[in-house]
Amino acid sequence: MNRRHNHLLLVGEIMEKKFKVELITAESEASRFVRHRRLIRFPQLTMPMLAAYTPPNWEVTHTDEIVQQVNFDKKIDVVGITANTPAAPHAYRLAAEFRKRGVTVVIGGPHATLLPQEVQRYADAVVVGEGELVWPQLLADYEKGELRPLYSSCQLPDLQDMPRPRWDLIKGRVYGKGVTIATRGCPYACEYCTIPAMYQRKMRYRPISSIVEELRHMPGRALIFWDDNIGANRAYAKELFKAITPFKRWWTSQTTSDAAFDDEFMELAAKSGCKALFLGLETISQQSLNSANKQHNNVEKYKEILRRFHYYGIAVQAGTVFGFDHDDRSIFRTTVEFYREIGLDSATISVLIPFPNTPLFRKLEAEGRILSYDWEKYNGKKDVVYQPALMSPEELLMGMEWAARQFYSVPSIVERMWKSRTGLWWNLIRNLGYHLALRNFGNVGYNPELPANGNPVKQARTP
Ligand code: B12
Ligand code: SF4
Repeated sequence: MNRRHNHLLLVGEIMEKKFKVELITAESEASRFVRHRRLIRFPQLTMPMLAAYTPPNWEVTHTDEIVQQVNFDKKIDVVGITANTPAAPHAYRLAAEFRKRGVTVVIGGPHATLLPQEVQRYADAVVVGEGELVWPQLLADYEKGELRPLYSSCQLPDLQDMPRPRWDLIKGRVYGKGVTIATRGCPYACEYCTIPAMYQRKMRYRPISSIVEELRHMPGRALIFWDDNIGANRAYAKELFKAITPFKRWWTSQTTSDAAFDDEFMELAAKSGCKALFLGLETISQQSLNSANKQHNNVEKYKEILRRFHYYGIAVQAGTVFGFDHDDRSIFRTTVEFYREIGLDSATISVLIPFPNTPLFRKLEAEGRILSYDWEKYNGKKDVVYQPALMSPEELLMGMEWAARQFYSVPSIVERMWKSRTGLWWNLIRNLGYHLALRNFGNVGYNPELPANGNPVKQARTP
């Protein structure tokens, strides 16, 4: 085929596109404010993936609010919005603007899956759960003028023929494009997590050959598997790691900490280019883990887990949550001390969020402890939305802010990097990125163990 022929094909394709859909990755104002200033940012896969499932007679555009502004005056037929819970109120405002302009609004994602009846008030159609099978159906219904208010997949997509995500729709200078998934779902059911509701606790696996084929076309060297638990099925994971080794990618993903004790898993992961894994360590209180139905984490083994990860040259990013019912005012200090002792590479530090319709939310609501139903406050960083058991909401928030600053203080970074000695050059950059981001927000937070008059600045950070 010559260039002219290609050109004619392209013109033909464009002329065939009868409908226009804009896909929006919605972000709350607070999240845009915080994440725009971060050195390290990751693109979400949702909309590039949905775009790949969009029928060819639809022209697709995408706006990711972390890096772009929504243009309400674009000439489109349908807008599809994805929103997590803290972004939901903002997504409703976007929806209202589009509806004013006569655009049909479809909302999906975690919040729509958890609370479809609420979301229906703001959208012409709501998608509950996974979109692969229902999205093309929904658009076909729109074309016939038969759009329904609610779409929910009767069948779970098996991911056997997953097309390549539309990486070309990922914009923004600091974004890498190498994002995909290998598996979907997680076999566990932690009390506070929304994954069991979203994916119905049914693990799905892509054929490894299809991931290999995708890697041949994926731009860049860095790769993120946005899986919830890439090590959920070790046998599958090991085959995957063997197959991707020749691509020499630097990759990261999430798994549970018990993977550390499977030497073959660790060795193959390291050989295939795994540089870091996100582990939901959550807390150093075993009682809290047990009551959150997360008994698969064993605090006594955390030190050994870190030693093993470092032995294989894989850094650990620990999901860390404060505010479980067994957390008292000492939890902030003891956690930072422990993380320094074990040489933890980095941590995502938040307060507990009782996402609507999770077992945790239902429990707290039954106990009369939910303080706010303003979903924007379900951000884990700026607000506490429930009454903690052993401290005040303010102490929880300020303790979390204090712990984050202690963890990312220069002496702590030096001590942890010295003990970890894993991927120093990028690990250091990552830590300094967090350090600078926190410094931008000022000296917020205090250790609630200390008497109030010894406390530094108490105000919550802006905005
Ligand atoms: C990538 C990611 C991030 C990135 C964000 C990148 C970015 N640029 O926004 C980072 C690491 C920064 C992050 C941060 C946070 N995240 Co996050 N994140 C994810 C993760 C792991 C993957 C998202 C993804 O790309 N999935 C792959 C796509 C293909 O799947 P999907 O989004 O589920 O989409 C499918 C369906 O849901 C549906 N669908 C979704 N939207 C729409 C829209 C339409 C129109 C249609 C038709 C269908 C549809 O179709 C898709 C195909 O089936 C998810 C977990 C997950 N498995 O999704 C958590 C998740 C979305 N995050 C979550 C949370 C809690 C957070 C934080 C609040 C954590 C914190 N305390 O700081 C922050 C919030 C930051 C923010 N954005 O406001 C929760 C959300 C829970 C909730 N109820 O809202 C999730 C579900 C994880 C969990 N364990 O519960 N996150
Ligand atoms: S292990 Fe992680 S992804 Fe799985 S249910 Fe628990 S918190 Fe959610």
